[in-house]
Amino acid sequence: MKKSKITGLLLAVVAGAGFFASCGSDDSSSGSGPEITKVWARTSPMETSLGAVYMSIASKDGDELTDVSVDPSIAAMAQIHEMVMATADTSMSMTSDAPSGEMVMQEVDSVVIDAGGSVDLKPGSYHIMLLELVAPLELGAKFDVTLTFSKAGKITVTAEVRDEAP
Ligand SMILES: [Cu+2]
Repeated sequence: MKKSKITGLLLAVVAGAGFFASCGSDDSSSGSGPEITKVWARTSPMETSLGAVYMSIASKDGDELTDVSVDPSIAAMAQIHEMVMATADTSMSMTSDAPSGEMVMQEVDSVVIDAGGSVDLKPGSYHIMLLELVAPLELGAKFDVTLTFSKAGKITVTAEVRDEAP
């Protein structure tokens, strides 16, 4: 006599959320979306809660960067900033005490990329400002930054923490 007992156990497996990132980008083969390169973040000193992310954005058809975000595990908030020369006007409206002629930064609503052109987010110019960093940005670390474009929609890129531009 042969006895056999089989216990079947069926587990329902929910598909991982990681696939969501690739949803909605099926039309990327057209190649008309913004091309984002040289994405990097500056190492942040221990005493600061601010971080900066830089990149180069090129667009054949032209587009506009309208919003930026990072995971809350990286920083509480991300904003598009630019550096401008403080004038009597800007030091009145944007900063409390920057003297005329000094570079100050301010939040901007968007960055326009002209058709066939490119815009560099770089030190001393446009940058993505990370506010209330959860932890200092350490050399070699990587994290995702989600960019929202008026035409292309959301694009997620990975920033590498470096001492200088790639
Ligand atoms: Cu800034």
